[in-house]
Amino acid sequence: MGTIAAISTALGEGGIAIVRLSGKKALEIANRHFKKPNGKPMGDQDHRVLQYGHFYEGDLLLDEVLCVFMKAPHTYTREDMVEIHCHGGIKVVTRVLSTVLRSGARPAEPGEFTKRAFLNGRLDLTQAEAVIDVIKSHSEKGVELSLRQLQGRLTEAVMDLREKLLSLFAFIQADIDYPEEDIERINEKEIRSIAEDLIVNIDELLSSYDKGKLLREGIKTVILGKPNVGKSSLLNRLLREERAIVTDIPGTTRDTIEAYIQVHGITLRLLDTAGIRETGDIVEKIGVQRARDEVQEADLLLAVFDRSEPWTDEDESVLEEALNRKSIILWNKSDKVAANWSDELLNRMQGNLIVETALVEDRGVEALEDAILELFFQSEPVEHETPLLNNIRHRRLVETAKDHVVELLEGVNMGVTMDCLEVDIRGAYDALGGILGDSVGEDVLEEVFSRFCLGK
Ligand SMILES: Nc1nc2c(ncn2[C@@H]2O[C@H](COP(=O)(O)OP(=O)(O)OP(=O)(O)O)[C@@H](O)[C@H]2O)c(=O)[nH]1
Ligand SMILES: [Mg+2]
Repeated sequence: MGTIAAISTALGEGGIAIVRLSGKKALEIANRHFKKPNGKPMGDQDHRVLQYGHFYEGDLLLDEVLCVFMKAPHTYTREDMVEIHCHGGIKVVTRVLSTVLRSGARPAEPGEFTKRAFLNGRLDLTQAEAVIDVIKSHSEKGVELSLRQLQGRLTEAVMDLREKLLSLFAFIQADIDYPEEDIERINEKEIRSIAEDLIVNIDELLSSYDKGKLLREGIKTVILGKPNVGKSSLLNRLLREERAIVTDIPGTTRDTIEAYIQVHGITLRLLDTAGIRETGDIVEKIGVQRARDEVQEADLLLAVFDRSEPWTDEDESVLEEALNRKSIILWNKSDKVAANWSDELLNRMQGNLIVETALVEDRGVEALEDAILELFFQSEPVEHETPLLNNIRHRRLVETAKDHVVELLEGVNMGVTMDCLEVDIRGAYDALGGILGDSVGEDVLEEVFSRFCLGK
């Protein structure tokens, strides 16, 4: 593998920019252009120590820089690495880069530093992919998730599953090796129980994907209610900004208004909608239909009611939506005298989380935020959760593994021969191996690493 180089910081005007080199000749190439104040090049003794000096292109001084040499194998790529920290203008950095390229380094492909880390055994594939997710992640919790994966939580879980599959091999091997012995019945029982166990564990992993997806992409949250209950007020309060128009005229909001907010580090994609009612106004009608459509794809519904007004059919249709999905009920305008709602109605609401708010006074917003955290994460800090699957490629592989285990179980129940079972065990084992980067082809590696940006 040759020595590669790239600009590792975002291009643009900045305080500093970093050119990174990795490979056998990293130090040699850097030293051709870098001089410490005493005129000496960097050497082994400078390992991991930031060096002040000057960077030359031939005799021409390009920039005053800080340089660091990191000796293999204690580096990100496990190869010798050099980082040149220069001043942030685009011109300077690109000249520093082109200088090292002319001296024998080759431009790195996107993700190539991380690819080398993987190929040199520094990271497994889940960790390499987590690096991309950290770079691309939108929400704080999403970053936390990727960081945790970087620390190998998913790897651990997958290795655990693979170990169970290996133990199945042992049973089957025993059977194939000693076909005469009367151990078949015991083995069948064992195989069945291990397979069932595996399915439970795999399902846990799969369900964590959905949670992970929410963290990365944001929880799609639709605010629904009849006109004038305070939906737009709610959006504004959560945003802490007067984004949506609020008036006392029912039917103020006619189109959907969208905003991203952070609640306890979770991202919500928040949608304020037109108030639900029958209307002859064609524009409003479209808005109402849109509101109903959005609800169908919502991860969370915030159903808003005016607690000071008598219950209406429109409220009833909103409540029905709320009872059918993950939702929080808001009793707004609790600063006013409460209207008489029937016991039957109150009972029907009881199964749901209910938050009383007075949005004009900004009351109840924090309680609502807590309720959202509770609904999605049982108020637990995310550390205590099971390992999360958060990548579509991983999910596909886990699903494939599950299909094989299900087949296996069916095979056992139908009494097929042991060597037939082996095929599915191997299939499941290999699918899971694809997550760790065992037995993956060059095409998968290309796919994974091409998602990276340059210089990582
Ligand atoms: N007293 C009281 N008034 C409120 C409260 N929340 C909102 N309002 C008022 O209710 C009126 C309607 O508020 P909006 O937020 O526009 O209601 P909306 O649900 O978006 O209404 P549409 O867009 O017409 O569907 C405004 O005059 C608000 O100031 C509250 O908690 N108490
Ligand atoms: Mg509104």
